[in-house]
Amino acid sequence: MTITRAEIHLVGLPLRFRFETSFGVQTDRLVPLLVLHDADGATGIAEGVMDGDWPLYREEFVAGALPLVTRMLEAFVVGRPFTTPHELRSRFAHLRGNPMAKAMIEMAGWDLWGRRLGTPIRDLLGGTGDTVATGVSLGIQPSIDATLEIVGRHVDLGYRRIKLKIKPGWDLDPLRAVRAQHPTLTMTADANSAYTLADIGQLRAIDEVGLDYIEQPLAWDDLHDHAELAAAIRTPVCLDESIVDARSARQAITIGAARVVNLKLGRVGGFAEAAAIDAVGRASGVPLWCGGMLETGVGRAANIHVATLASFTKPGDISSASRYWEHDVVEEALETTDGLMPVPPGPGLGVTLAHDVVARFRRDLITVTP
Ligand code: OSB
Ligand code: MG
Repeated sequence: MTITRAEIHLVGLPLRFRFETSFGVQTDRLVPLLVLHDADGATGIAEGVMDGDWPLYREEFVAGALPLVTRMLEAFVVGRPFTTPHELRSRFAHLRGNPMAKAMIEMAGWDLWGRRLGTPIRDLLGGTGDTVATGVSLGIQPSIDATLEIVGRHVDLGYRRIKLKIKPGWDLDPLRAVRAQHPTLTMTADANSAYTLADIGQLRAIDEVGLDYIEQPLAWDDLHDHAELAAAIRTPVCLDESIVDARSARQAITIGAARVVNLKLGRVGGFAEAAAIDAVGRASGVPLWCGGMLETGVGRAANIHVATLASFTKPGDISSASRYWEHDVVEEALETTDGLMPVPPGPGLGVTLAHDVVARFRRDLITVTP
């Protein structure tokens, strides 16, 4: 395959809900969509999941990432033939960090490869099944009553796990209230790094709620303190932010910092590294699940494919696209039934850009040609 043109469509999309976490409030997304065109007229697409305005989740954000993505497209991609996405990835593997920028290119390479072969990415990865189990991630609500209402609504929709965002001052009370109404619900809590080891007493108190796991309670780049915390509480610790590749996954598991791993494709640099982390999961017996970054249909389809891998035994944050977007940027509807999300059946990601929606919400277009 030879890429003759690459485009980054920068789209601004309003979210259908206000999403509050311990690190901020999100009401829209600034989404870079990469389209690779090859010499035979085939295309591959991918979504960037870095933060919009400021690096709040990890270090990457759109205005910092796009010049790098553009540079990588110029230096390593456009006009330079490749046969597999692995080969494409090897050209920039020596660059430090920036996994979300790299993932955009690598994942568009997988979509292009799959389309040319006529094969879904699930099959290229070695995944199985026509559906993946899904949970839902619910932001911090203005009150306990509002929390109970939104949880009840999503339980009724069939989601197989409810995750509540927590932060110091908004943790035990909402969790207790939900548990009282839903004694057998599979529940988790995500702190997005809002606590420190000084909060160990409060984190131990959360044990009484019977969470399936607590997600990333401590610093975003920490493994060591999570191991210390994990030894002091009964609730299993799941790491999100801290897991950036197969090595950090293996180390987290080895030192007891993670009994569960949230895998996000952007955070680990794409499909190949995700498959390596799946292998770590298989070797260790540690369950994985696919996290979400409020994706459009492009990134959501990628999440669905990766969640078909063997270690993904817990429900992912892969809820219906219509929860997030009035108008999605893909033609296909990615909707759950009974807590199951169908794997898009087509080749590659199995989704196609809705060009009218992309054009309507586009704020910028970067084109790279040889
Ligand atoms: O920590 O999992 C997280 C969204 C943005 C950044 C970080 C996280 C999240 C979510 C949302 O929890 C998951 C989703 O519905 O896409
Ligand atoms: Mg998280």
